[in-house]
Amino acid sequence: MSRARTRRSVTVLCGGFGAARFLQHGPLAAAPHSWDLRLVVNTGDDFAYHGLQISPDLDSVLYALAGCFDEQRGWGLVPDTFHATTALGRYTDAWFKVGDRDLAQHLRRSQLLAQGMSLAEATRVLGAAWQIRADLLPMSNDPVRTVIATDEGLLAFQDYVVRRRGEPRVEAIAYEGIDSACCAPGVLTAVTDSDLVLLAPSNPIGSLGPILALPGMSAALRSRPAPVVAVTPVVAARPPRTPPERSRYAVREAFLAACGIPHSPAGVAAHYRDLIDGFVLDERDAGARAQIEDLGVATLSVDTLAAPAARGTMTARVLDWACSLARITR
Ligand code: FO1
Repeated sequence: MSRARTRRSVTVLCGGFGAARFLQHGPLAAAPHSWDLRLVVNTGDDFAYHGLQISPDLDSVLYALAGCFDEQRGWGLVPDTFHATTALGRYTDAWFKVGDRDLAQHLRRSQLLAQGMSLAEATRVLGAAWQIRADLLPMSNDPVRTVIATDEGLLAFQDYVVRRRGEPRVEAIAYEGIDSACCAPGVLTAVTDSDLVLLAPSNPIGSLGPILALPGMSAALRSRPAPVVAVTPVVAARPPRTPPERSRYAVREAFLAACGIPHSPAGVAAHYRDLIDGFVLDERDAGARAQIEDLGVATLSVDTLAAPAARGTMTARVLDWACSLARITR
């Protein structure tokens, strides 16, 4: 029996931190679940670490929906400790700091995959264990790996971002396996059939890039009758303050530069312009509004960095405005 369509449906294309912070404490995560929520999450950052299959963006989004994503650290869940990582450091280079409670998630996912489950099936099992009501979908069950061509050679995503702290000079970014990857079951339907598609405020190249590069994805976005709206990942008027913010900023700057995209809200809007009908600006960058509307894209200015207490109001405003947009005929 299909659910009465009293609720509007929204599909959010997600990376890690930006998507998790946008979702957490908002009307999409918390009850009373006034939206049918589908999340299509980047898996290009996934990697094997000391025998564990790690899916960082899937975990960040899942923890955000469960209301326990660690926004300060930028990954994992709160509260957590790091005794296992410290103990691992006795034997080997434990460069990827996995929290003890977070470790349970990686152990269980690795076990389910070893039993032959697809990543989508394993994600469903993990989501059920957290009572997640949304459809949490990896972008693909096939291995896609974001690799970074640097002046020191090719680096896997986590090697570049975490182990090497983003120091090597980025020359290009590629998504290994993308041409033969298929969208995971339900992904294309979630994109074509929902009342709204949102591009989360994630790294346009490192996080949403793999999703948008999937065979069939951009055609599905272009062909849908209802709006597509991007939320700016760049707040030009608010420089990064904390070490995690500086790290994310530097990686985004390096990736955009390698692709010839200005590190600005207008630069990102222009990058998405063939896919989107609207662009959510941060109110601190309202000066970029005219430049973006000259692209033919509608804009809304809100406090995209709203603290948790104000995030629900901000997100509700974005969702209502986005649903009100007409599709740009192309
Ligand atoms: N990022 C870091 O900068 N340092 C870490 O030690 C680290 C550990 C980590 C463990 C689990 C996890 O899910 C994510 C982790 N991250 C860490 C963040 C990760 O690199 C990013 O979440 C994404 O891959 C980029 O969006």
